[in-house]
Amino acid sequence: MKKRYWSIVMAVVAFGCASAQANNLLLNGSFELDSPTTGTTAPTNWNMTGYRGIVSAGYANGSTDGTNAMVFDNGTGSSTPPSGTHSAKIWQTVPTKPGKTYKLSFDWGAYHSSAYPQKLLVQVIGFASLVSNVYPAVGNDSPWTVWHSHVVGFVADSNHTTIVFADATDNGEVGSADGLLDNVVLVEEQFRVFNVDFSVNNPGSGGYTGFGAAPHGGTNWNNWAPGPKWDHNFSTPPFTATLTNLTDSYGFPGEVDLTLELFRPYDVGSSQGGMDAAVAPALMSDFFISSNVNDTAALTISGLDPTAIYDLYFYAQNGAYSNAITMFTVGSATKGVTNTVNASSFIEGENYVRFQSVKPNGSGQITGSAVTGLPGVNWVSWNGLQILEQPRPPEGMMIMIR
Ligand SMILES: [Ca+2]
Ligand SMILES: [Ca+2]
Ligand SMILES: [Ca+2]
Repeated sequence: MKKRYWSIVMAVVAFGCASAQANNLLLNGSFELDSPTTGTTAPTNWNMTGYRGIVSAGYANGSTDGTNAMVFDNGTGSSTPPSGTHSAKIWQTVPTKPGKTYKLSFDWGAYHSSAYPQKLLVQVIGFASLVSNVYPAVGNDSPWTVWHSHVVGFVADSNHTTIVFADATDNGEVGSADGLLDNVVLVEEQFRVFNVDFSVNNPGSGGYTGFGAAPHGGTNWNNWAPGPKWDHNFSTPPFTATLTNLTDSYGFPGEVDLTLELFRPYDVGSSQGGMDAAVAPALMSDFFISSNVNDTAALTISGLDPTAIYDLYFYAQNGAYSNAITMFTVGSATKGVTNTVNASSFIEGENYVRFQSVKPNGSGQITGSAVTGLPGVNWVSWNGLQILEQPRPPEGMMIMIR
């Protein structure tokens, strides 16, 4: 009996930790396993064809993780083999689960001459070709290597998937600039995340792309712009609208819908008054307000999995003004932001609130609402939300915890 109890506790601990440190499915993704070489041998655990490709620690600002990076087409025309073909290609094949979402992230940089941009072809190949993207990078004399971080998501369609990085530089560069690759990480996403940016459809107002406060996920946001910025005319009817089939944070189609009742789009950002928020201005400077200053806006999220649990992140910042207190209610819980400053990062309780482990009803719906915390003084400012979906642990497992 004692042993049984222990094993159940361990299962819960493992579940709790699964989100924090997912394992890299690629081996030697930071290219740290080799002593830097000047030859053209494949890095440990990678396959390689073409040339030139080396592992190096000798570049200024030449890595983003550890000390080594993979360098494409180093050397000169008199190197053996010569620089200039830009034909090096490295790849690994890893086990994957069909239907699961994966996140591939990597840093790609160019060393030295800005006159010769370097290009990297990234391919993900399962049963079909899942990804084929080219990423340019432009170097500089200082800081010598200019890095960019990239994230790409895919849904596996096979029990094995091949990840390919190939030099795609096509400007004939020889001996003037090099391409550097580091910090390649492939993980299976444990959660799905749906992001929605509440926007206006005025020219110059934009949808956000990037990370929010929720852990994990890609950078895709559903940009919901149902109408222009409210014209301050109360005879303009407020909106009641539904956004259907949200795409997830990688842009893959989902089945989640949002309905918001009695709201008005509003914007104080660069194109509509110039009061941009310091953090994520495309998200945090435009927002939905309620139909009148003290009115409540009601939210219904539908199409959810009744067997899953959801963490909800609600964003509330009225651009650089930072003087709107928005109170959100989900179920019996009410949480508000303080919105005291034009914060330069996402701060829980300051510019967003989080409701954890919310269970949908049997029809797969969660309802909530927003109302001002400054009655008669200032309005709701609701910038958007993130919906993080995770499997619900078995009920019996929770009972054993004490
Ligand atoms: Ca490295
Ligand atoms: Ca080169
Ligand atoms: Ca927006």
